[in-house]
Amino acid sequence: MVQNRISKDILQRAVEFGASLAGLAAVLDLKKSPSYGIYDKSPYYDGYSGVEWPEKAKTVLVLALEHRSDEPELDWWSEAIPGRTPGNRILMKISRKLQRWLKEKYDINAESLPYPVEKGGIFLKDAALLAGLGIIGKNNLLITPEYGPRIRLRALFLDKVMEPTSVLNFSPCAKCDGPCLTACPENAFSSGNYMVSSCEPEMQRNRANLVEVAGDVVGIDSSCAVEKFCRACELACPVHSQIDNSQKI
Ligand code: B12
Repeated sequence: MVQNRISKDILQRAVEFGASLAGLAAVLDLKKSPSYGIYDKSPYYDGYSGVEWPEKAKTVLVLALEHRSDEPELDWWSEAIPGRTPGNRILMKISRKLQRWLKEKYDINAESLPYPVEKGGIFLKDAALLAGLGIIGKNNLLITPEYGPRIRLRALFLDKVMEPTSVLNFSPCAKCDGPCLTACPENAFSSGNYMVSSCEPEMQRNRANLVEVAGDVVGIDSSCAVEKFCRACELACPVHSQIDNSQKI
């Protein structure tokens, strides 16, 4: 089927351009995903007034970039960094290359989506699950077979209906005793499920504790103050962990 060949070509090209993983999901499926209903009732950021889906958006191309535990700088956040984090900057660059290539090769118009849902972004974990990149683990993060949860996501809307990538049959948490659940400094999993109200104080502390770093570490000319967000529930996950290989699942 021509469609399948095109989907494969797109995913292969995303990896050639630098993505660690890529997948395709149908916008119709994403519209039905759980986060939308929940977020409508209790949005995390101010300024959310529901989602407006562009009429032309038919397919979501989801990109993942590995964020190894020994490359923490990929995740450091500052207004001075284009894309806000070095990792997101790389994902934005891959997105731009894909946009140009999709138009030239297949006449597909691709829209690179902003990170915040308030500014037209999508719920990236839901999209990535539907695009077959991973599943939602006990730590409330997308767990991929290749990198565990140690990835960051970005997405593009495509104006063409494409064959979605199959959802994964993968359940690493089933045989895991859940070190992620006890790693949290704020006990955000004490109820068994992730509680944003408990995670929040740690995030606030991270935002307040700015750390001055040399510009070359985060890919800019001069030094800047960065926010280093907690990754305890992410780094505790034994799926393809670089911390303790004896526990690898
Ligand atoms: C707002 C936000 C936050 C807020 C609020 C988080 C929250 N969960 O409410 C704060 C600042 C607290 C936060 C914390 C973190 N975040 Co955050 N965050 C976001 C953001 C911008 C939106 C997430 C959101 O509001 N979701 C809506 C709420 C209602 O849903 P949820 O709690 O996320 O869980 C939903 C899914 O799991 C889904 N789901 C569950 N089961 C199933 C099954 C199916 C079939 C489907 C389709 C979906 C699904 O439904 C759940 C709701 O019930 C996304 C980026 C984006 N645009 O998506 C990043 C994002 C989710 N965060 C990310 C990360 C890494 C973190 C942190 C580790 C901090 C850090 N170092 O960056 C912690 C981890 C907290 C945790 N364990 O969940 C990554 C996750 C990567 C991954 N591997 O999953 C994302 C995708 C950003 C990125 N750059 O890639 N985050």
